[in-house]
Amino acid sequence: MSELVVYSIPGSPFGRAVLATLEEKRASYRLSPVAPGTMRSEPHILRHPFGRVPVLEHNGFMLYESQAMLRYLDRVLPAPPLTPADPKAAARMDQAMNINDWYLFQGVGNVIAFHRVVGPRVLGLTPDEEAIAAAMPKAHAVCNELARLLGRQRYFAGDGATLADLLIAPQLDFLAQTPEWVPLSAGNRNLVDWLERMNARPSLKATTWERVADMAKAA
Ligand SMILES: N[C@@H](CCC(=O)N[C@@H](CS)C(=O)NCC(=O)O)C(=O)O
Repeated sequence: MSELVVYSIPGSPFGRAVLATLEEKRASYRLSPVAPGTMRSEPHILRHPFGRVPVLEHNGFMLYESQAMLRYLDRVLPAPPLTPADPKAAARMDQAMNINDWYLFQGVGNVIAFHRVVGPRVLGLTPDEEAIAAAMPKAHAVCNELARLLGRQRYFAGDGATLADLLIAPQLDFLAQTPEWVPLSAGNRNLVDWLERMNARPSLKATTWERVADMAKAA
């Protein structure tokens, strides 16, 4: 029997993307919570040599890096497909996924969402206002570019949700919980509507921070 295990922590946007992909596929899976403070020690460091989450295990096959996991899941669980067949649409999906990793998370999500949401909630930290302010020019550039690429489409690569939408939604959902989202979303109504559309999907509803925390408690 096929066993899919996701090693993650509640509140991880990358972890949520993997869980939401499994939900879209209606796959049966198990969350194995990684205790905070143990990511850089054994056994987790053996699963992920860079000490991060998520990690996917499929019948003993271990995989880290969310893009690799999302593409793997789309190949081993082909229905419903989450990669467009059209090469140009697939290229847009890939492009948006790389924007997520290189520009949206690095320097935007891992600063603004960290200081406003994760740090205070998990570590009891006070937001670093200087760091947040310094991240805003990049945050504006990324949100404006995502809105430009989205244009009038329903999803980043056309009419149907793809891996790109599932990777980006958890990151933007975090940003949308911060006061910075007001200026970042101003003039980007299509991005706000897209986020509402994504948050209404059962896969995103099933993988909120609270729902993943419940899964972790039950594990
Ligand atoms: N490139 C990795 C990024 C994973 C990542 O940064 N995960 C965050 C949580 S969302 C993490 O583990 N942070 C812990 C740390 O940096 O110590 C991926 O795509 O999976």
